[in-house]
Amino acid sequence: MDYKYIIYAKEKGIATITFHRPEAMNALNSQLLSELSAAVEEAAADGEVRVIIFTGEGKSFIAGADINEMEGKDTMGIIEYSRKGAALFRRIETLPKPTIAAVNGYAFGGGCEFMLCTDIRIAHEKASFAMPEVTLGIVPGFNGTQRLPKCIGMSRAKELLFTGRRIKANEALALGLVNKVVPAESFMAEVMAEAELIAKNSATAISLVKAALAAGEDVSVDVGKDIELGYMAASFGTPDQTEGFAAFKEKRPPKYI
Ligand code: CO8
Repeated sequence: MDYKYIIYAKEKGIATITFHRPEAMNALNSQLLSELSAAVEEAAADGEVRVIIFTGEGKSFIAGADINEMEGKDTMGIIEYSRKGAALFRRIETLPKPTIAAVNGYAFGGGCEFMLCTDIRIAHEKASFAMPEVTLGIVPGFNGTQRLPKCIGMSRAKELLFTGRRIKANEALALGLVNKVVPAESFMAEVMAEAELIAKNSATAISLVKAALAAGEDVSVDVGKDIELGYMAASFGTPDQTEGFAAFKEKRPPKYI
């Protein structure tokens, strides 16, 4: 598919989806959401792709939902828009493949909500984050009120959601909003190194681990232990398990399918 607002690249089993809407700081409009959905499905369906990276071009990751497009929408119009984004974000969150947000710059509003749907978040030292919806007189619509407290705790989430203030990468790291902060000069190299580390491992096992984590997220440990048991049992007898064990015994790196 030809994309206008997305750059899709694939290298060494790693797909990189770059937001490219420079005239609007990569703000999410309907077309960008549709293209993002298509790009994600392209990566999901490609057997060679083991890890998906999301990043933005220029000084912005995603500067939120498109304010111009939202303006003038009535209640039903905004519900439709919100549901479209929320369904896509949930699809990304539950993809069987691991995802990394390489947050190169502004991650505001819908951009911060998008990032919360990825598995691992790596921030450029100049990245900044905010949930500024209340400064615009609105409520987050891509499930930030639901995911942010799960990520950083209720009180910290309330503070960011009530003030709308911008935070820098180091504060995001201290809050647990991102996994690490990387200097400008090595940013994409470190993101790729992390992706390659993941890509070397069993894609089957990672997809099962991801499914176990998702299925057990909101249940007691007693229920969760049986969820894990099912996924652990499923990993036995797979070609990757056979290869992983053989490689260990033969003292060589595994070659996973
Ligand atoms: N929507 C539309 N256009 C935008 C957006 C946006 N979110 N962000 C930036 N732009 C546009 C600007 O309007 C400007 O356009 P123009 O050149 O035509 O004036 C262009 O991008 C460049 O931006 P700036 O000139 O402002 O560049 P700066 O470097 O000075 O500032 C900022 C960059 C800091 C990113 C600044 O543009 C800004 O604060 N943007 C708005 C950020 C924001 O408030 N985001 C939250 C939006 S609300 C949201 O995301 C809710 C999500 C859920 C809703 C779901 C529906 C229910």
